[in-house]
Amino acid sequence: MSTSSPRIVIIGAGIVGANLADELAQRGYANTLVLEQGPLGVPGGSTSHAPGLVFSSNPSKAMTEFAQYTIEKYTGLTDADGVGSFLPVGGLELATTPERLRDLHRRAGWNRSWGVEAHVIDADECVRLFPMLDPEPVLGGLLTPGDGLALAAKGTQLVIERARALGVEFRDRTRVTGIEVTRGCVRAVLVGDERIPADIVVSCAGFWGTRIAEMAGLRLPLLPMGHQFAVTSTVPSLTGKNELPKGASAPILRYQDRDLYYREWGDRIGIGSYAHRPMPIDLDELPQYAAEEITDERMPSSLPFTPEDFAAEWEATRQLLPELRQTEIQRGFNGVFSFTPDGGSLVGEARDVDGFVVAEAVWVTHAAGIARAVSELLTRGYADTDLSGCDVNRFEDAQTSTDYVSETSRQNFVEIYDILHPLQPRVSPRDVRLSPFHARQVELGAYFLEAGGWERPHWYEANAALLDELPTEWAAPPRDEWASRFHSPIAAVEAWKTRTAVAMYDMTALKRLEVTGPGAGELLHGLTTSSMLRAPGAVSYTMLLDPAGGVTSDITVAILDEETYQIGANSNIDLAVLSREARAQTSADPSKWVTVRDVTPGTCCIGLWGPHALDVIAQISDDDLAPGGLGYFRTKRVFVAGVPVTAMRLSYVGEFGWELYTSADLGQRLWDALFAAGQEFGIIAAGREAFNSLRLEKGFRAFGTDMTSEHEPTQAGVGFAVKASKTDDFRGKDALAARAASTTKTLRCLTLDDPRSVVLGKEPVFLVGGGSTAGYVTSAAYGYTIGRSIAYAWLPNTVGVGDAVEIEYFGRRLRATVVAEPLYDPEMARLRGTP
Ligand code: FAD
Ligand code: THG
Repeated sequence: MSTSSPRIVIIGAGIVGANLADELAQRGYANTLVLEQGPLGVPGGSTSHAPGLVFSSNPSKAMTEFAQYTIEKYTGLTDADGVGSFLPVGGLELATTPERLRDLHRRAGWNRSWGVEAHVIDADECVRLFPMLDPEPVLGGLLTPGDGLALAAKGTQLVIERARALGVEFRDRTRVTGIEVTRGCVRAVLVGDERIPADIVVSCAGFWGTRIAEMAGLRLPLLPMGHQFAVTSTVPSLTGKNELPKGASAPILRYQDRDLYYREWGDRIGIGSYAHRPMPIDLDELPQYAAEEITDERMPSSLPFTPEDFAAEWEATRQLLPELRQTEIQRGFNGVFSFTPDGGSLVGEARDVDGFVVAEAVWVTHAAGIARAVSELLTRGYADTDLSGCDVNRFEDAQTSTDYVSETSRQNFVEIYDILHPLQPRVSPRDVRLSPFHARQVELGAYFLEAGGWERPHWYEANAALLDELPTEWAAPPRDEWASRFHSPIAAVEAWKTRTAVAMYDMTALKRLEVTGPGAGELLHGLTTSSMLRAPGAVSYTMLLDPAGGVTSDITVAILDEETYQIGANSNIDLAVLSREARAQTSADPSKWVTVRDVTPGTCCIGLWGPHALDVIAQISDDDLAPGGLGYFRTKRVFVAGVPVTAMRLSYVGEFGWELYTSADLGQRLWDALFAAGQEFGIIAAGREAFNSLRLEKGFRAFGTDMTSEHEPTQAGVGFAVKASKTDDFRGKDALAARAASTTKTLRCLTLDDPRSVVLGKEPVFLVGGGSTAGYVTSAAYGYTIGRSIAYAWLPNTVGVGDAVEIEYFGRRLRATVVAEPLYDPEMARLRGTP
């Protein structure tokens, strides 16, 4: 056994834990112990009864990559007879409504964007592939030929054997009862009276994950819920077709219009349903079996079937698959697995406990991929695939309360197969976090969408009155029905006023972190791509990189005084990264202590931007806020209408003005004063829709959408934020040059040739007439100032300015052209100059 690697204890030997142990061992980390409460052969978690459908279509590129790896890995996990652990039967999603058929084209687009083969096929082809189907209701289908069935239990046993051979120890029938944490660091796992020391503990306990997290003093936003699965009696036409008991040859099938899915199960059909009422599970009420009592049929994650919840679905099934009228439900169960507030997995090291890592709410589909990513994270500090979308730290604290998790996770269950618009907000809970301007925004008729629990105005109905004055060249052509959802023509007015007069934007939802202490500058200097040892008053736009030079966040850092830095961040993931590093620096050298605090709650921010911004503020402030008094990317403390304000001269919309920060109690006073003083200059309140359009015109990137840790700064167009003059070390620095030299993709700005077309993001991009995907759209918006529809896209380096490409939108190809960027104010006259 290798002893050079850290002592890792993995809790749970389901598909996630077993694959993680295997992936770690493959990377030379075999000093690992896996603890499992059940018997190793059938541990009794969700994996033990998973039917194993792997459908890869997913709006997330990372999740799609994880699924592809699961397919690849399970295909190669062969038993003694050389038979692998994946049945490549293909995946088929059916449409029985015109809306669904349309949406299958969009889903096919995701697959193509992420490089996965997919075809929208007609009804005849669906029936040919799945002969049991009644052709009548079927309008078409989405075929993903590479998808199929993962033999989860078998594959798990094979990886366990492999990991064992490399020295990993598995102990089953061993229930973890405690986690020892001292001074914010995990020390040991407790099994009754036994104390097992550990450098790193990884909880792969599936839906029991909340329990394990509680042992470490943490809250995991996860809700275990029941999900019905049933198997029919034998089906005549399947006699002799498949290997028994569980073989399959026809594609796995999704009938999303009725929240159902199917797979062949030997000579039977297995049916899964998401159509029933949400069935949240209280872990205390799960059946308690002794290890020796657990069998394929009897396990803690399998609750008795409730036929009344399945009646309507059984009827729908017998209509879709008429031959099943000759059969009955032979057995069924309400299986338990994990749901989360946004449906995503929970992966990564906890913010407040060093060495405590989770990999939970992971489907079989993504299990091997996520296990590989976690093993990369543990062995070298970063993963090849972007983990930000499933980072366990992505939630706001207000989103981890029991009530919030329960309500949103249930909603997630209900909506699992719904056609969801990318901007569609959750219905409930709403009004969780309100900025101090909320009352005024309501008065102005704000249309709110939700982000991180915050209510954010997307436009203001009050500005509809200005539509009559909107110069024709600023108006956008009408858009299609899909692109019109959660959109208002009022955004044109708000963009126009921002560029030509002045507008107020509520920036309160922008995550703000305060880094304080004698070590603050040194901490940030070592983590960012710019100098952080500058005099107070400086503001930088800078990158946080991983050790491989990938962008993990783009942030602004304002030096308020020698020991106080204010960060404009992207999410709570940044808070987790900085908190962890601050703890490490403080314990290494207490004289360089540093603390990181989320100051977003309790403070607020107004972006006051536009050519008349100075006219407005000069009415109500005696401080010199003219360019000579406060330069571009500089900060100072001022008073505005008697309100103490930290002003920062920068603008994500690309106009002259400031971000004005103050405490929440004074927010409304500041808002009112600015709004009143601005009246004579035509001030308006403006929302996120205009904001997003203006930032794209200016070419400003959005982390998580335009760039992720998959990208190094230069290819993402933010190489300027890596300061060549910085001779000191910073994280990722050593990797940058080689990485930049080897990239093959560049983030490009496109305009659509027909201004009536608008795309929304994640669409595949092709070279003209090209068959295979060249890249995909990240952000898109109509640019009101330039009168064109804009899309940013990742494309091969060989594609350059002037080249024509095609964006696939609902199965249609839209012509677009690669253009030089930014489209608006490339000379920076607006931002830097005198207004
Ligand atoms: P588990 O398999 O639950 O493993 C966790 C392990 O941790 C368990 O073995 C448990 O015993 C152990 N453990 C827990 N607490 C302790 C403790 N204190 N000490 C020691 N050990 C502990 N996914 C798909 O991708 N495709 C599908 O078709 C599919 N169908 C499904 C159908 C049903 C009916 C259900 C219920 C789920 C389905 N899923 C499907 C989801 C999938 O089964 C799970 O997401 C996946 O198996 C989770 O794997 P895991 O390793 O995280 O969890
Ligand atoms: N404001 C503040 N912090 C933030 C954002 C913000 N942090 C997160 C996110 N937004 C960061 N994104 C950007 C993107 C671009 C710019 C600022 C924040 C920007 N860029 C100048 C440019 O590209 O020309 C930088 C010029 C320079 O570095 O000198 O302004 O909205 N507080």
